[in-house]
Amino acid sequence: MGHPVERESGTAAGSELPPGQRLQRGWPVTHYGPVPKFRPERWEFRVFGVTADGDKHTWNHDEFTALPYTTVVADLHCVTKFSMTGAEWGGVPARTILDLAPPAPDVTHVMVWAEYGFSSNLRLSDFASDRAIFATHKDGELLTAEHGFPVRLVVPHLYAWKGPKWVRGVEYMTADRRGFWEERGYHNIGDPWKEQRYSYQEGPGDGPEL
Ligand SMILES: Nc1nc2c(c(=O)[nH]1)N[C@H]1C(S)=C(S)[C@@H](COP(=O)(O)O)O[C@H]1N2
Ligand SMILES: [Mo]
Repeated sequence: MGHPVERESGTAAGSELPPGQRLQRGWPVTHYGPVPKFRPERWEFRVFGVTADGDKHTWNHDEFTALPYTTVVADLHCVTKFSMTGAEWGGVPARTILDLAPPAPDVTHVMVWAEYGFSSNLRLSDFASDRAIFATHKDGELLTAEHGFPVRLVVPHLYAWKGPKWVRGVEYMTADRRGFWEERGYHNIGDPWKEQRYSYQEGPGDGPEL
């Protein structure tokens, strides 16, 4: 299908890694807590909070996997300094979710929710990036359980913790609020090219009071 994906020959962003990162052979598994068991009959993807129509929007697993599928070639940068480069992520663009379940005009941030209450907050502008994708596949294969099956968010221009694995929903917010790692000392924005690793590096306006 389509063009071959280039691997081993650099990164999706060019030949350089963000400052302080090193290339990782293979693909380590990194997360807090256990790997959730996928129960298709109980699974739904939910968009809630300040939606344009005031309603909650939900997709069951069949409905979600029937949404338009695209691919994005992008790297993962973990704040612990390993990077995994050149992956071809397949799935549903975040933009598609914004189109199908639009936020109200005063929404500025989103909280992306995963199993077990894991969460990460993003500026709406970061979430609306045309490269942000709810990935169901990597390099043409379904994600494995430990890498986030059935759905993980990938936001290529931010550190990987901004992309929850095992995503279950998106909350639209009219003010910023810290997610799981952002409450625990990690930077509210998390731009790897600016090395925004820790919350003590935040400048005025980067995030809510700690
Ligand atoms: N639900 C959930 N998603 C998560 C995390 C987590 O702890 N829980 N950790 C993040 C971090 S810090 C990284 S580096 C990536 C790692 O993805 P990988 O295990 O597929 O390499 O997942 C991110 N997504
Ligand atoms: Mo990470």
